[in-house]
Amino acid sequence: MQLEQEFERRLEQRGITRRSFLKYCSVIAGALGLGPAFGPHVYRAFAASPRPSVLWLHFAECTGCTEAALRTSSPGFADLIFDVISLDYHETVMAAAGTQAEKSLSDALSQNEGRFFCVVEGSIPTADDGVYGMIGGRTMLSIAQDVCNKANAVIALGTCASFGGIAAAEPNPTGAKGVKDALGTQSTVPVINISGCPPNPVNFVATIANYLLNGNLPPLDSLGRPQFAYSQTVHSRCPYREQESRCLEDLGCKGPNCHNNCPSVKFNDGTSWPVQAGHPCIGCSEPNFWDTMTPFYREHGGSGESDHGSGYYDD
Ligand code: FSX
Ligand code: F3S
Repeated sequence: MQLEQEFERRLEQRGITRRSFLKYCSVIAGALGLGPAFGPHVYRAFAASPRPSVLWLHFAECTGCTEAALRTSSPGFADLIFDVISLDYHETVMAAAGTQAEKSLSDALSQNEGRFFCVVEGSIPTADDGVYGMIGGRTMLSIAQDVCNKANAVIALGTCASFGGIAAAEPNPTGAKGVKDALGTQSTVPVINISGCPPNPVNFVATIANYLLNGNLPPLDSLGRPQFAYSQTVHSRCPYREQESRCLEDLGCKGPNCHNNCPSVKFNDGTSWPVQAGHPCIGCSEPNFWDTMTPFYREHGGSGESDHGSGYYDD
């Protein structure tokens, strides 16, 4: 009860109404496949549980994953941070820099060892002992081995952290890998892949909500992704399946080969998603999509046309 009162006080302090947070919880419940009616259960799980500690690391990436999270506005990222998780380390949004930042990481690690979520953005260069990715004189590989292996679980946020992403595209000179592959088989820490370039922040928060509701991680597919979001293809959930004039298959839409819940959850507070905005799905949630889904603007089976400027932008 005390936690719940404290939670409501925090919401009030930042001018968030119970109603707007409940609305957000209904979106999370919907993403989890529980149905929006379970919103109040999700609300209680957030309000009545101690906030899980999160240490958020950045490796080889464009930071688009954090940017996508920063674009959530109801509630905003700051509200997610203060209300849902205890964000104890995040290089992009924290004030500390240099040695002070390194100290924050080691302090956060020693205070939370074995009971924090480690969120990783970006892939990990592994060639030549990881020298192609350095932070503060340490390789990203050694930071990942140190921090991830002390976590309760790792959330690989984005396709880079999940499967290597753009840094791992052919010819991948740095030997970039997703977190699970980089940690190797000797690591036993569970890794959950929330792929997408960028991933949908709703799927990240829903994974945390699942943990608070059930005390465990959600069931995963064969690629380590939560089934609640990735069990179906984009195409199978696409509202334009029956509208030949609106379907973007001719423009190379990769929705039939890509698994994610973009059409139902959408982005930017449910405003839109790529196909709704008129752009074909590029298959960004699948491993090696830079190699296997390109040319992005070529129809499945190959039309023989050149990729870029195949007419879509030129019209
Ligand atoms: Fe990768 Fe994320 Fe794409 Fe960018 O951190 S999944 S390039 S949106 O930023 O890692
Ligand atoms: Fe939708 Fe057509 Fe792509 S149905 S997912 S726009 S192939």
